[in-house]
Amino acid sequence: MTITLHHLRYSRSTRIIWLLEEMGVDYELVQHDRNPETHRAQDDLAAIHPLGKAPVLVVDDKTIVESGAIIEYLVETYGEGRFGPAPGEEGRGAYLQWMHMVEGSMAMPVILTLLSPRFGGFSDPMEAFLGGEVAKLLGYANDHMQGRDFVVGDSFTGADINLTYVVEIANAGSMLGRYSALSEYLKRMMERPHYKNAIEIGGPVVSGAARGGD
Ligand SMILES: N[C@@H](CCC(=O)N[C@@H](CS)C(=O)NCC(=O)O)C(=O)O
Repeated sequence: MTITLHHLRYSRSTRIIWLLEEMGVDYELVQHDRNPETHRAQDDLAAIHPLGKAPVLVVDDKTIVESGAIIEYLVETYGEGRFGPAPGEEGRGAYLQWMHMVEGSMAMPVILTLLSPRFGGFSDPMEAFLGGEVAKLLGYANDHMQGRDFVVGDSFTGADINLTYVVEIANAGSMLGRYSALSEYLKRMMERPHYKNAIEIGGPVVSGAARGGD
């Protein structure tokens, strides 16, 4: 079995480096650079998958995209009972909710808010819409994280990896101000040795100059 992770600099694919490092699974990393002007991925990534988006995981002859799906696949296949409750186990529903809510509902408004300055801002109605969504979603996550160390149960799971990325983007875009439970959670996650390994291996998640976290 050969695992190859296609990683785009300043991106969500850091999530998968982090998980693979936490798991201690062997993998090959292929780094892809962003176009320095557009900050988008380039042809080398589109050659791997038609969407040209990272992460892309290739396991033998199988190619998988979508960071949440990749996390679930890796946890099920190599997790050995760690990193997330299995079907029928306590916390499974909450685990799936957070795995999917982070990418399905939270990521887009948070990322668009981060990137708004790159586009010279959006229209007032759009900014108001995004502001409302960000407040609702981060507020919900902040309430959930009050008094908790991890998103689900009492151990680190794939849902922590998924949530940390969006909270890190929110922090980079100065969106975390009143959400102290999320700020503290982010600090704790960033202190994890394998998070630090992932950053060392794949580089920072957000590019300050380019606001390139999409
Ligand atoms: N929902 C997808 C989003 C994938 C995605 O948009 N990846 C960004 C990096 S964070 C990307 O590759 N952007 C480059 C581009 O679209 O040109 C996931 O979770 O994997």
